[in-house]
Amino acid sequence: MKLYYAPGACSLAPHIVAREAGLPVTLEKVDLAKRTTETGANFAAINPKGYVPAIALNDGSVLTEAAAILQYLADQQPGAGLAPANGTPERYRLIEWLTFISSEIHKGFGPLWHPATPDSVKASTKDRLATRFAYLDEILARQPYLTGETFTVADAYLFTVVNWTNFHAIDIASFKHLSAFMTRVAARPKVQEALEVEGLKKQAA
Ligand SMILES: N[C@@H](CCC(=O)N[C@@H](CS)C(=O)NCC(=O)O)C(=O)O
Repeated sequence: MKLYYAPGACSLAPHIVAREAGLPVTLEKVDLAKRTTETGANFAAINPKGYVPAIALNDGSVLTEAAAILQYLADQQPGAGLAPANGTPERYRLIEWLTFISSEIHKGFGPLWHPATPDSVKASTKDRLATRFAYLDEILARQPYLTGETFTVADAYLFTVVNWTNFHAIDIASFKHLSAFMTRVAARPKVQEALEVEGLKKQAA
């Protein structure tokens, strides 16, 4: 399998999960502005949506969308315990978290990445994110990870997107349980490896 990624982007989540699961996934860096990869391939031909993450599977097909890729990787190595078994109530809870992270947090940052976004919109975007962080803080006051006691793909995804607070001068210190979660996840050896490989050791929590 080959994961197409951009340093620090949402593709960090499947990168972390591949390492946590011990899966043989190679990495190919994408220049999102130029739509080319580090080997000179035309990324638009690999993922016509133009964004990372995308993963080339062993049968040659390409899977996109972070939530789908994360579950695919977890299901390749069920023994790693990164996702509950398909069809169980716990799996739907995981999907509930992945959807929340994707639509409310990941895309919630959207306007902050665009230089043309007016300051007033940036401020309201940060306010809205803060309401989501407050909700997460309540959950993480009760348990170390989103679904309970064990680290799952949802935690890798949440860590990846909340890490973007470092790029947008958003202080999450007042959300002390969310902050502790970021420290807890950052301390995992496989997360450290992924951050190192993506050149993110300084920015990350
Ligand atoms: N719906 C996609 C969104 C992926 C996405 O937003 N990727 C960003 C990086 S985090 C990207 O590659 N943006 C470049 C672009 O859209 O041109 C998913 O959930 O995987």
